[in-house]
Formats: sequence, structure tokens, C-alpha cells
Amino acid sequence: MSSIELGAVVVDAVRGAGVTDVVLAPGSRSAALALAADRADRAGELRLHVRIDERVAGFTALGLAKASGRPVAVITTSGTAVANLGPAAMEATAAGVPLLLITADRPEYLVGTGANQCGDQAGAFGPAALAVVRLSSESGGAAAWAAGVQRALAVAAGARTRQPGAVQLNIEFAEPLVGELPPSRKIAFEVAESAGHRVAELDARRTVVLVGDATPESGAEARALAEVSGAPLLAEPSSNARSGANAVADYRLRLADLGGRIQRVIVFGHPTLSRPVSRLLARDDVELVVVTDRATWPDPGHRATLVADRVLLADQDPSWLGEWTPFDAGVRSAHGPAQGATITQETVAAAVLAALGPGDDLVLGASSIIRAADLAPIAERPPRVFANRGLAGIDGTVATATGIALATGRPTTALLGDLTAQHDLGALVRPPSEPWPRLRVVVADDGGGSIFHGLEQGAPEYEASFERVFGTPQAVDLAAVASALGWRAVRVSGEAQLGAALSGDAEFIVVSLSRGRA
Ligand SMILES: Cc1ncc(C[n+]2csc(CCOP(=O)(O)OP(=O)(O)O)c2C)c(N)n1
Ligand SMILES: [Mg+2]
Repeated sequence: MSSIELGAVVVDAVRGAGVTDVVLAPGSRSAALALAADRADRAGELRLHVRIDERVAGFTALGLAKASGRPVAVITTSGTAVANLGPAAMEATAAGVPLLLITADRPEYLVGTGANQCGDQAGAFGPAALAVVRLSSESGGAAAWAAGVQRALAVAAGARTRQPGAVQLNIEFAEPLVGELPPSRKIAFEVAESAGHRVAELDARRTVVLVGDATPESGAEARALAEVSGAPLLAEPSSNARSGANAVADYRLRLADLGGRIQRVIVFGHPTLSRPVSRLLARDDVELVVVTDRATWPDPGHRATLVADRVLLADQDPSWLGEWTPFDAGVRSAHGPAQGATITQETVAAAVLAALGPGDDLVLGASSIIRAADLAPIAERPPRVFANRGLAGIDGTVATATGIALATGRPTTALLGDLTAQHDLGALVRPPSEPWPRLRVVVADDGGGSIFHGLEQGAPEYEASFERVFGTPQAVDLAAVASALGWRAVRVSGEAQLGAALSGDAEFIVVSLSRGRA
């Protein structure tokens, strides 16, 4: 038993269980894993991606897993490196994205002794890790190590539990940390998924299909249900359902007048974006049905009466959909990209969406921009859309987009706010040794955090404190920062310039906006 053997077995078991992508941040304690992963990459057995910053590595892995639907492993050395995976771990578990956090460690008898780079790190993710599996080069052996990896991956994938998320695989490596790698071998392993098949049949009462953040598959299912039954489709921008004749562009505004007519809501995905929707989901006079293939389901209003894998909905009275469409048509043009003279978050979102088609992927940052996209016109041929809505962080957005683009190989655009972009500047560093995907970043730059203007703290009585502690004004020249890091960057103001930049070859587009009180 040796550390180098352990590293080889772990990598063999990881790829044998179906993992195709591994992200690594360098270090010494993890050397055996790094050498084995590099060998597997050279042999074409998996793809290795190397990032310096573990937070970036974690979100890159998250993006890869989100877009591929397969578990992705991310490897770190011991010490503070581990904790930098925390944000991605929290998002992965909240959003149900399978992630294996492989954290190299020192032998446990060194914990608390002051040994270099040695903290108490097994379990460091708390409830963000669905399980903690521990291995050591000093105990077990190849079969036990492989079995540990397989169990960790099965939990991460949610294969038996239907609840994917992050799992920590903490591995103690005793010295010597390197040596000659044993021959690689495929350790094939599969856990069959346990899926439920209950199909619930629902009567014809006035229903809306509400779709929050959802995978392309789940979004397509929701859209099909609305279209087959003739129900209005209220689809958030990362629902992958926001298209077709039943989608209501301005549903968020329409809920004020039509909400009271709704008798049933069928929820797909994870709705998070607006208060009118939260209020709808908390109403006690509306039947709430949640469709999910997961073990848990969203129901923040505590009102769900049925949770099912699939539903069949009886045909809706055609006048019901008719109630939702006429006003919508007017708003479609009012919010269209070619109207109005002032450029706003809404016109930026609409212009970016209009520039993309079904061959593209779009990653939306949190805060105002995704809510602006929630009012964009309904596109007939929209891009696929992703967003980190598990916990709606403004961190890791560029790295997540990088991972998504690496997983799909499709041209990918990340659209995000200026503070969200600043938060992930580390992800703009493109290591020269690493393959880089087709990723374009568009920043809606209003010089700070505008979302807070519309929230409680935006009220006049907090004005004296507002800018410093909420608005956090910033004047960083993000285009200059990006160009210093090697990106083809431009700053634009006005819709015409934005349109030209979107159809050109710019990789980093900063759109100047004003940040007024909403
Ligand atoms: C990691 C993290 N920290 C803090 C927040 C709270 N937060 C939400 S939006 C926001 C400001 C975002 O500003 P920006 O990206 O410029 O978007 P804007 O609202 O201005 O469009 C902050 C700090 C968060 N969601 N995630
Ligand atoms: Mg901003």
C-alpha cells in the first residue's frame, strides 16, 4: 500500500464509474492523484482541467457537471485549499448537481499537532456535503479504496437516493507522496438509478404551468405539458421552457390582475425570481402540484398537495390561455430590443437573447440581469440557458460558464452584473496550458449593485447608508482588466454598439448602464 497506488486506484475507479472530466488545483499532498489524472488524460481516458484557484476549480467542475448531467470530480491539496470548494459545494447540493470533492489530507494522527498545512478537514463542508467518505494510504487496499470511490460517486449522482449533490472524498496520503504509478486498469462499476414512475392525472381546472430554473430536459417536458393541455406557461429565463405559443413573456406583471383566476399551479424546476410568484406559491386557495424526479421538491409556501414524477393534465378551456395572451403581445414589443432610447438591464438581456439561437448556451448571473431576462420577449428559437439558482450566489459565475462551455463544446455567453463579474475575476485567468472553451462574457455594468434599490433597504429612510453598505459603487475598468488578462475586450454604450459587439468577435463586452433608483 502506498500513496501512489492509492492515487492510481482512485483515478481508475473514478473513470470506471463513468466520470469523464476531472478538475485539479495543484498541490503537494495530492501529487499521486495529479500524476494519475494526468496519465489518464494523456491516454484519452478522461479530460483533466487545471486551475490555480480552488474556488474557480470548484465552480468549473460545477458547470461541467451541470451541463453534462454526469458527476465531475475536483481535486485539491490539503489545508485552506479545501475550504475554497465550499461555495461550489453548497450550490451543487442545493441545485442537485453531482460533484465529487476529492480533498487530499495528511494522515489523521497529525491533526492538531501543528504539522504543516494540516487542519481538521474531513467534514469541512458540513451539510453541503451529502456524505463524507474517508480513505487512507495506510489502511484498506485497492478493493476497499475503489469501493469507497464508487460509494461516494453513487451518493453524489443520487443514483439510489434521487438526490444528487456534493460528496467529500477525503484521502489521507502518507509519505512518500510520489513514486512509480502502477499500470492503470479500468475498474468498471455502475449503480442503476432508482426512478419512480407514478403518473398523476389532473382534471381541467384553470391551471398554469410554472417553470423555475430547470434542466433542458425538464424544461422541454414542462413546455410540452402546457402546450398539449393548452395551459399558460410561466417560465423563468433559466427554465429552458420559455418559448412557444403558450409562454407568457410578462407573466410576472400579469399575476397582479390574473393571479386570482388561477386554480392550480404545476411547478417544474426551482422557481426563485420574483415575489409575485412566491406569493402565488403560498396561496391557500390554489392547488399546488410539484413535478420532479428528485427526492426533495421546492415548496417554500408549504402548500404542495401532490408531488409526482409526471402528470397528465386534462385539456384546458381555450379561453383561459386567451386571457393571458393579448396584453402580453403589447409588452412583447414594448420590451423588444429595438424600442426605447435608453439602454437598460432589460434591453441588454433582450439584445443578448436575440443574438443567440438553439446552437448557443447562455449562462445568466444572479441579481438584476436574470430578472430582466424574465421580461424578455419570447424567442421562437432560444438558446439553452443555465444559472446557479440553487443558492443564487453572485460568486463563481464565470467559472461555472467555463465549465458549461467545456462540457458542451458549444459557443457559450455569460451575461452578468458588474459586481458579479468582479467577484469572479480569478476565473478570467486562462492558464496557457489549458484548453479554453468558446466563452464570451457580457457585463451589464451599472457601477455597483442595483438590485438593492428595489428591495426594502432601498427605502428613503436608509438613504444615508445605502450607497456604502448596499449599492457598493465601483468604477473598475472591467474591460481593461479583461484585456490585461488576454481577452478581446470592448466597452460599449447604447444598443447599436452592443448589437455590433454581439455580432463581432469580442470575447468580453462591458455594457455601460446608469444605476438609477428602480
Ligand atoms: C456570494 C454572494 N454574495 C452576496 C450576495 C448578495 N447580492 C445579491 S445581488 C448583489 C449585487 C450584485 O451586483 P451586480 O452584479 O452589479 O448586479 P446588479 O444588481 O447591479 O445588476 C449582492 C451583493 C449574493 N447573492 N451572493
Ligand atoms: Mg451592477
